[in-house]
Amino acid sequence: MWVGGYTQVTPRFGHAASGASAGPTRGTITPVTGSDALPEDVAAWPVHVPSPAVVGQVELLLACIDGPARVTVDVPASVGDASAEAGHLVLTDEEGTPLAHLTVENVSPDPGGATARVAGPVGALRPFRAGPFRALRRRPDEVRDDLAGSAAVGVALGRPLTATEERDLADAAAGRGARLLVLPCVADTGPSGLPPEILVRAVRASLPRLATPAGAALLVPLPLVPGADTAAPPGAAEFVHAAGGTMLDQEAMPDPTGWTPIRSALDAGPGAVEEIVAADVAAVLRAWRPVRSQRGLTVFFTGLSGSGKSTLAQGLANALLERGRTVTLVDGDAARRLLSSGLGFGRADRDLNIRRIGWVASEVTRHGGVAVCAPIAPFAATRAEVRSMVEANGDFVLVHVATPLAVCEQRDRKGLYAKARAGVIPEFTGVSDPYEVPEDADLRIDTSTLPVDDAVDVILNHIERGGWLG
Ligand code: ADX
Repeated sequence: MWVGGYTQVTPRFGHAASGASAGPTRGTITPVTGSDALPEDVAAWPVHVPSPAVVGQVELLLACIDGPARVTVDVPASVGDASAEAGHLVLTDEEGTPLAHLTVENVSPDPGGATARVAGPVGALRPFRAGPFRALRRRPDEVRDDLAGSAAVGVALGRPLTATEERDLADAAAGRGARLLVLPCVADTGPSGLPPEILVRAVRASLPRLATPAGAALLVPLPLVPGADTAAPPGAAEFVHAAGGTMLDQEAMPDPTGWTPIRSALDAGPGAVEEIVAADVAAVLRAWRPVRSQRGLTVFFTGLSGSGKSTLAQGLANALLERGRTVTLVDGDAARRLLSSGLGFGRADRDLNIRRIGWVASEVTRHGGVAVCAPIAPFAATRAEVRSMVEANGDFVLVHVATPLAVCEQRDRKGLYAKARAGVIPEFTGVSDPYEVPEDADLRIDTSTLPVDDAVDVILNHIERGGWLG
């Protein structure tokens, strides 16, 4: 079985040290067995953390190509300069572990000057471990062996199949006298928003129904990023050909728009998705996106200091706990004592503060809990970032606590407005720093005209009507 990691047999990258540019070939790569395969100079070479798409591309190239595997990687200009000087570039994973080594042949700065394009032959330094279901990955020659001479048609998938599509695909392959080679694209989350492990689990559930008279369907995850339509991403066809199959013709591929109804059905309430996809596929999708009463949710309060965010957030958190949901409260001032301690109130620090709160909220949401956040969060763009982080994992409700500045200032519970007016505290939101009023708030609440208990009821009702309480 393919474990996915290769390096040159040539001891300690002899070709690299000698400056020769002969890249790794299929004949000269062999599984890495230990860390002693790392070249000594590796620590001195410039490093870059490539996107999951690039890592996947390198992995696929090393598995498929019968010649030097060459890649092109976009890097920051400074890394481009360092690569040109060193003649080497090390690609690492997010944790900084070296993954692959590029013998730099060419560095071309981009016209803007911010990035550069580094090209050259690539070899693995360590086994590739990223991504789920590694045990299912195969080299093309292994797939060829598995096929044992039977004809195969390949279909690359970035989303699960509807029940109709399962039948159509099996019919199309059967009509061609072939087995199906089903290739979920798992390098990264694609346009469907489905995490790779959910995609593989959903497609695996379909497999028994994709068998043809020529044989069972084969499932081989490919380290590619799915495209927006069903056209196979670059690399899929090469893989299928190397495995001895052909790609299924475009007209037999699942409809590019087929994900939209599945996605809407997941939000349409219980039972809807089961009408479109098979029950076992539906079960996998439901684990990813449960019905709203079990789905993760972030309620994000934004508003000026003293507007009443914390009081409302606490009231809401208690009400949700009483109704049986698991709640994490992330108040602005509390976050600044631990999560964001040391950060100031300049734009960059405020943004970082909100991104940290957003990250916590999106994780809570991913695990099916409710995050109630209450920072000022004065900038629309940063709030939008948080929204999209959270919505990748569940739902997001934005509450603008729109108590007028004059009222917040008059309350001045912490005495901060007085200090801000006196110039003792600089960059104070509403006084000497901007607050961008949200245009995408689900609720707008003014605590100068609505008592706190009533305001909490308004928010709770919104959440109940939305289905998040069951
Ligand atoms: S945010 O802008 O980064 O979202 P956050 O909610 O964390 O702000 O912190 C706001 C709290 O910090 C306020 O409630 C107030 O008590 C305090 N604070 C101290 N300095 C400032 C400032 N310059 N602007 C706003 N709030 C400040």
